[in-house]
Amino acid sequence: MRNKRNSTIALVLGTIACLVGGWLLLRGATSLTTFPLNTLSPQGRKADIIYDLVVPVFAIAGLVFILVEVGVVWMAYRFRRNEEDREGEGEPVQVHGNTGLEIGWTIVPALLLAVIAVFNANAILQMDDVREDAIDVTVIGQQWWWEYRYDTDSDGAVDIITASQLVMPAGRDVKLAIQSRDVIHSFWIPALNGKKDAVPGRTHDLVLEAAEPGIYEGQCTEFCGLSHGVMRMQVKVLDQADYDEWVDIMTTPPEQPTDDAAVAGQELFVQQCSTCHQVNGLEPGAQAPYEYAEMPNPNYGEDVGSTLLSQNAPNLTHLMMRDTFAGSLLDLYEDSDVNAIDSGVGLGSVVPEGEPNYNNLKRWLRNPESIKPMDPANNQGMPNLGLSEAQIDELVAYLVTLK
Ligand code: HEC
Ligand SMILES: [Cu+2]
Repeated sequence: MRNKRNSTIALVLGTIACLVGGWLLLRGATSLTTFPLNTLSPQGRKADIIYDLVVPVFAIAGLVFILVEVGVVWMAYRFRRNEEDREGEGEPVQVHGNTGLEIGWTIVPALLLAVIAVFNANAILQMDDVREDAIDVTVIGQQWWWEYRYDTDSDGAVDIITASQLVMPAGRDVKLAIQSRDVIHSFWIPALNGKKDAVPGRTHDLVLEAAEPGIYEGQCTEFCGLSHGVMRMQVKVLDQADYDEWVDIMTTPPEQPTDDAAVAGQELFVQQCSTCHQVNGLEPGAQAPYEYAEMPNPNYGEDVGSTLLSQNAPNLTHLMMRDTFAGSLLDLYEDSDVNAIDSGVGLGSVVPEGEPNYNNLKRWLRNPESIKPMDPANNQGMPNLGLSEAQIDELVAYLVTLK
């Protein structure tokens, strides 16, 4: 019958399309530069554990897939209606039940799954293992950016607060304590580990380690509102000496501005911005720190002196030490090769190099909501403050001194 032949052809073509499509997908997906959010190019010991589990399991699954598909195609061909049937001689011989086969295809998959389970359990145990010299970082998901808090001397108090870009030394474990300030987010740096949800009121641990310096991209992977799709993050990995230098810079307040525009900008900042943003080391009393007890989520702000934190906005003390801002959506420097949008892995320097990206900073201050969908009326994101161009120039002159 024509119908039978057509469906056999469709089956064969469909199988070929699946195989070719899958192969193309895998081929493309192994490059980190073209696809920065790529789990198939592991760059650290935790990502290696996942990769070493995924590849053999995928190979077994692929083999099973091919065997089943070949079987289906063969049966469709072998048992199709033949010439006599067409003359109305009745249906083909009806077969039903084959005890041997049925036991076989129950036992073989069960055995396969049992073997995979052993490797799986082993991998899960390895994921939790943390080296002694690990660095502790608290990660707080917010609508729509990530905050990182470092306790560099392990005395229980926070020494560094930064945003969007997590900085860590190569070859060292970093133990993240992941929290959320508002809704559920999910922290994911595909090249370094699997994803972990940030759930309000809870703390989830995740260990990251990167073998080599570089910039590794990430993306929030739990729908968290308006700007979820552009809630990005980066991990900037430096070698140990560079990391130590970074810690030194981050724990020293930036120098006070000297040129007139920047001084005026600082004054404006205190009036217009410091109700939400903190810059450590500004004159005491100049700002109104948000009291820790008023934080909506009791987890948020634990062990943090109120001097380090104002409202739910990024701490800007060392703004210019990041390569990107606004949840890694925008470049902070011209000609930066670490743009989250159009390039993959770059090599970061301790202090980002190049001219500050004045254009991006000004665009942001002119009207942040036009760049990143936000809802400041409901305390989500930064409002349009209706600044004049002159004010914007002064503010930016100040912001670029924050190194
Ligand atoms: C009502 C609170 C609020 C006020 C007032 C405010 N901001 Fe913001 N600002 C935010 C929030 C929230 C974000 C994070 C937005 C995001 O990325 O989703 C932000 C982000 C920023 C960023 C990017 C920081 C980073 O690391 O990503 C800069 C720079 C900035 N604001 C500058 C200013 C300046 C300058 C002023 C004063 C003119 C100001 N802000 C006033 C809430 C505020
Ligand atoms: Cu999110």
